[in-house]
Amino acid sequence: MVQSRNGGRGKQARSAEGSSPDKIQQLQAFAADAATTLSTNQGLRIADNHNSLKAGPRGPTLMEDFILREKLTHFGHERIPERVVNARGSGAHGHFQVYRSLSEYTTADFLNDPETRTPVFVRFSTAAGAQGSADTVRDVRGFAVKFYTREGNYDLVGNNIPVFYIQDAIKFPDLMHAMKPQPHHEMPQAATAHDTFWDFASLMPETTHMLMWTMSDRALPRSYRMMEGFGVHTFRLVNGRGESNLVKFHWKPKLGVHGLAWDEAQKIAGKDPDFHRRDLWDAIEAGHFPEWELGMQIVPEHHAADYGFDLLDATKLIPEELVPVQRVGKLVLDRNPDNFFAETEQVAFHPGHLVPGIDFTADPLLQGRLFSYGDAQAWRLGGANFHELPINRSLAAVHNFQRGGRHRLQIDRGPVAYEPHSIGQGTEFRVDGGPQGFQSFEEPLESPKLRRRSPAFDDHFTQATLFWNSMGAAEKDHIVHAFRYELSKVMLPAVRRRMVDNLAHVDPRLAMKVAAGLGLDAPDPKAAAGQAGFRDVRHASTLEESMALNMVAREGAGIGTRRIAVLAADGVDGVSLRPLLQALGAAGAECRIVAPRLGTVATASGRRLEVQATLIGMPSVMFDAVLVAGGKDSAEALAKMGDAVHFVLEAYRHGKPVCAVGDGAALLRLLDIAPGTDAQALAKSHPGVVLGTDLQPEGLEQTVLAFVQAVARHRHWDRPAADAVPA
Ligand code: HDE
Repeated sequence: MVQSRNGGRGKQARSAEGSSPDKIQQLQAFAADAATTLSTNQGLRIADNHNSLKAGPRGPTLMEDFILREKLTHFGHERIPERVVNARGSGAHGHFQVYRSLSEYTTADFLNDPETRTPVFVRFSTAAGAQGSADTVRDVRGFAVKFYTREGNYDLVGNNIPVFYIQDAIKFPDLMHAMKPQPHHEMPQAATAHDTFWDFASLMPETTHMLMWTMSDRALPRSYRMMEGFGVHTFRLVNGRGESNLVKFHWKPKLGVHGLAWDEAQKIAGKDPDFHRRDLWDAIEAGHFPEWELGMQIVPEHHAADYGFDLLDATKLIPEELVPVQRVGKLVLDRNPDNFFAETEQVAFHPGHLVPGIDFTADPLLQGRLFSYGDAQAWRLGGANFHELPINRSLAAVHNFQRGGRHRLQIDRGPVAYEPHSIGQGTEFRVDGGPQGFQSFEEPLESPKLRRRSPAFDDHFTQATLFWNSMGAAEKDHIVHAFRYELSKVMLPAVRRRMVDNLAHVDPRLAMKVAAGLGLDAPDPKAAAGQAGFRDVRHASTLEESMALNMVAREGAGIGTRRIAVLAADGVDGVSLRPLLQALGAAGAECRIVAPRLGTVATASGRRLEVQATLIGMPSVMFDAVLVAGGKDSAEALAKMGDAVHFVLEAYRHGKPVCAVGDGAALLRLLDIAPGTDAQALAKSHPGVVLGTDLQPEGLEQTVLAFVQAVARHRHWDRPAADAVPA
């Protein structure tokens, strides 16, 4: 598929057509030779790529060195403007296939034919940070999918959070200016924890629902492969009878939805700023292709007003308990890009890239996006011809009379560049009035022209409260801590105060807890209600809580691709370790032997075990779980090393499963586990900690079973004394 978009290769093959066999052979030999010879951009072979042209061996460089000048000029122009938002991203190729025909709802060809595999390119991103910023910052993640369908490109440009900060596109530049580094000193990078963001947020109560999400663990995904995606806006599906249903799009990850601890995310940002990029790349290289199911919440038009909020308001979601998500197809990412710049950087998404059978609604946030993306691409990619870049090319033929512009690649022939015409041969492109031609849904519109929002948009708190109520104790705790952290970085006391007063409208206990952490007195909801833009409106909510919003209470999705650190040193007990590694590997986990140094460690029985990482090079934050191997000498050596003890304590503090086999328990000394504690008592005092005391085969089997269960839960946030651990 990509080859067909790679104009170069196709062209060479065509130009050889009609030539004699000799000539073709000559050309092929020349091309093969040229492929191994350095040349200038004009195809001139370069004789020396280490020395510029000088006046004598010690003399100045000559102006005439066109080879040097071409090389430096090209280098100097390598960068293009980064995306003004979502600059930091990672992409991958893959395909999408629908499970059954959705012709009942839409004429979109790629959603009608279960036999069709539609190629896709997906780009994940953070929103606020610059291109070189860290992956694990607290932020919403972009989840943009380009489907190369037979009917043209369809882009679903979504996020990993189902709602947005604002309701109307006209506030987007204000939002992003408040969120981005402050213009006078360009700080802080990729973070909302600063005055201008919270000043804006506290004055714009419509941000509250999204703030609840971004202060939750949803904003700290463990991996792109383990996060949901959402189209956010309400879109429209149109079927062959011209009937419209409203739809919210979802992506449901096969590996479940998992987050990082905030302290861990911050540490990863220093230890491996490319954490998510590397994770995606490595998984695809290893053949562990990430998968998501496409979900749809479909609402017939006549039920649009049934839910107590406006479906055109992008700060609201439809609880899955009210409208279940139908899983309609599967997305698989199975190929890394060949070149980051040519593909991940130059890919141009646009919510206005539609196919017949899918259409917009009048969501005022979406409407603004329809203008903004095309304009941004033309600026960023240097003109109106960005659709000709290989990664953006449609598989469906492109025929029109748009001409010229910067960097035009297509050579348009003949005198005709208008329609209708009677003189061009083979260029009589007609409009397609049939079902394959794009028809906008004929939505009746008749209304006065005004700058106003519907009062149906006024309730900013009901769903924020629903989100809060749906969280478990640990998730609530994380949200409180996130608000405290962010607001503690705000220098202006009035902004802190205002924000806490606003939170009292979400939940008084939430506001009290945040206030306590900031040394503020009891929040005053009335003070917030006095702010401009604040409307104290609450629509009746039919739901107290929505378990679909809760990340932790979900079914485990196995331990596939979970990374487990196996701590070992010389003297490690290889006999008990081997069956554990085998069983964990069979369950899909990736175990790595982590030791004080690279090379090998000697087992107690005199064998050598290859070391895959060092305690310093791959610290605990790079792993999902820790297994401390048995063996007296190994355990004693590790227990004397601060790095090894810290490794275990830090993993414990971050809620990660920890398993210690035999003497390896020495590394858990500082966790205060009383000797002889049985498994049941341990599960209460130290959830997710497994002690493998019985080294007989059956005992090891029990240990591995318990550990696999602990890893499948991902994190054990309910550890009573985790905060007391010095790590
Ligand atoms: Fe975007 N957004 N956005 N956005 N957005 C861009 O496009 C914009 C919004 C989203 O991987 C820009 O090429 C406006 C919502 C993603 O390349 C820009 C508004 C959602 C990406 C732009 C929004 C998104 C972008 C930056 C309010 C979730 C990265 C340069 C009306 C549904 C796509 C560019 C990629 C990127 C504008 C709001 C998602 C400037 C005006 C809501 C995933 O055009």
